[in-house]
Amino acid sequence: MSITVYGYPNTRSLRATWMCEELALDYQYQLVNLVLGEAHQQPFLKVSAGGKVPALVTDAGAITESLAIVNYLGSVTPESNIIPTASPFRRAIYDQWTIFAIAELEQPLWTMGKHKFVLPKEKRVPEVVETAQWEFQTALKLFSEGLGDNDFILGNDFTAADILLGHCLFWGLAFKQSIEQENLKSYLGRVGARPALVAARKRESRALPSE
Ligand SMILES: N[C@@H](CCC(=O)N[C@@H](CS)C(=O)NCC(=O)O)C(=O)O
Repeated sequence: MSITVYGYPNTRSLRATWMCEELALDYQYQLVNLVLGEAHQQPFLKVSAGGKVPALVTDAGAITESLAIVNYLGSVTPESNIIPTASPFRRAIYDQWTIFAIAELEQPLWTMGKHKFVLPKEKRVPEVVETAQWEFQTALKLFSEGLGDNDFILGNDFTAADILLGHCLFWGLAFKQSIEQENLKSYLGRVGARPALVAARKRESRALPSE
């Protein structure tokens, strides 16, 4: 199967490249230069109508939305067990945490980003930033309770839910949000040391044009 990930460093495309690296897939990486506005130009708009990365193109067609991409890659490699398939209950708990990552952890971070620098100035409401910071801390508490003493969110084994959750924690740190829970700190160390994550970051940054 031919696989191309469209992305840009330090964005949600890391979720897609990280997943490819965890699965040791042979994939192409196509930089969409967000700084040069390529996301909102052809030919990329044919792949991602909303002009957003990541996008994935395989022989089956194009997919957008990072969670859909991660889940698709896990579904076509069932032997990897990176997404639970055998037990419907375990799969539901996997879905619970990936949806939590997007709806509860990412949402306040995205709100902070939008109202600090993403939205046009006249659309920004600076007052919501503090509420979003509080929401992020509330979500961290729930995440910490859910993780408990486990190495990873579903137990001893790393799953794609850790890609989504880990990515949100790195994003939180990049936005200078404090993460005080000891178990989340050690989780960050464990997830951050994954060779697949290191390789994915390298793959994305290598694609940047040299100055
Ligand atoms: N919900 C989407 C969000 C994708 C998204 O907003 N990507 C940003 C980068 S993290 C983007 O491409 N922004 C470019 C733009 O909107 O111009 C996902 O998870 O894939």
